[in-house]
Amino acid sequence: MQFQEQIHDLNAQIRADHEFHFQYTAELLSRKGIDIQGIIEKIKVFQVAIPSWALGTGGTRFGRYPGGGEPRSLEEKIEDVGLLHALNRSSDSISLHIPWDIPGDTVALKSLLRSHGLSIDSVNSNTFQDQPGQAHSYKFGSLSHTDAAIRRQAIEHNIACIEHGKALDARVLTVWLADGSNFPGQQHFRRAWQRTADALADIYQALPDDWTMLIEYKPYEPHFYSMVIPDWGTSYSLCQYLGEKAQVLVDLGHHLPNTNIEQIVARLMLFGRLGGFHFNGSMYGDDDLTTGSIKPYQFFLIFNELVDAIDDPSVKNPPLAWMIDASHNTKDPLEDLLQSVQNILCTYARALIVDRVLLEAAQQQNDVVTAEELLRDAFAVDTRALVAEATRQSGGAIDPIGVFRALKIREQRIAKRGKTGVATGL
Ligand SMILES: [Mn+2]
Repeated sequence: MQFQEQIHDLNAQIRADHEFHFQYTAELLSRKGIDIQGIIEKIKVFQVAIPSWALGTGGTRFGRYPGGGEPRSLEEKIEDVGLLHALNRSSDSISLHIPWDIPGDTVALKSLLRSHGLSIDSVNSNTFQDQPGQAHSYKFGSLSHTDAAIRRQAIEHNIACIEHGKALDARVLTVWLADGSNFPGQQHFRRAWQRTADALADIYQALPDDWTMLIEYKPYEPHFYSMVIPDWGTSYSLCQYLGEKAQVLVDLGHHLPNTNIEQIVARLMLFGRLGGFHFNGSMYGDDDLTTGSIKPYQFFLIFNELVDAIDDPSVKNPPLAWMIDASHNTKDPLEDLLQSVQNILCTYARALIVDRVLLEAAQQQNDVVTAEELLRDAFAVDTRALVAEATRQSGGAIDPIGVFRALKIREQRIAKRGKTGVATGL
């Protein structure tokens, strides 16, 4: 039986329950004057890219416990993202990590991507570790290094990433810089910024006109005294230095605890400088947990600001590149990704429900309680049936994880790829 038919059959088994939940939610929202089908249509077109490195077990520096059946090649990674997309209809692209995902036969890869309805979202460079046979070490930095030859090596690597991306019709280069220092005095802050800005400018020169360079920031790790790009202000300053094709990338896990991330995204969109967004969940820092698993209200507040700016015609921010950036230590990676996408869509739906006319009026009148309650009202709505209905209407599964388990997809992967196969690119 074709996969599509299997999804259809499994949907039929839970259709009555789904209809009950959906009709209840629809009735609830209709009474508030909300256009249900309008929200469903927005959910349908919302797509989140899946990074190649999230398809296998990540692990920590203390250990790794692969569950088996991990993708062993770029082709198998595409196959896995194709599976996710068939189930949820919301994961239509894949992000590559170079050097692990260097494309071989690009004609065959493009055809494989097409057969799954996928495209390449972005190429991600890597200068946070040394590769075998590499001439210079990144131990003391890459684009910010004191040695021009090492900076040149890192620049050439990023330009090579652009070339690999061009071969597969990608349009985004993501730069996350692991450079920094562990001890006071180790690095001259102003000179490190300048060296980085000039190295990025060399990469920017090689960027095609229809490409975007995303510059990601992170407050700590791998370095603990200072990071060269620790915060959105530094990313923003580098984008200003480079030009319009450079944009700030916000990663939910790249903030210190209690940072007001919703205010950061609002500011960046006001400046027209928010280019991309990496979803994950975190308790302490870059924990890379399932999106929405730890602080769902904060996640909703962030989405609320994103939707507010996207729906405001006076905001001149380019369309955002949405991607999950996570690592899986305890869950099946594919189940975790399905959960993350569901949480993203459910939270997006809640942000779409916020009554912005009433909210603005409450803000204008300094009616603090009404303003806050409007947000809490939207947050309290269970949007799962809306998302399930959007997915069903798009030909996907009402319960993606249920289908994944019922069809024993992990078991099939293990039978085909082996129990000990380990994904590359982590
Ligand atoms: Mn990231």
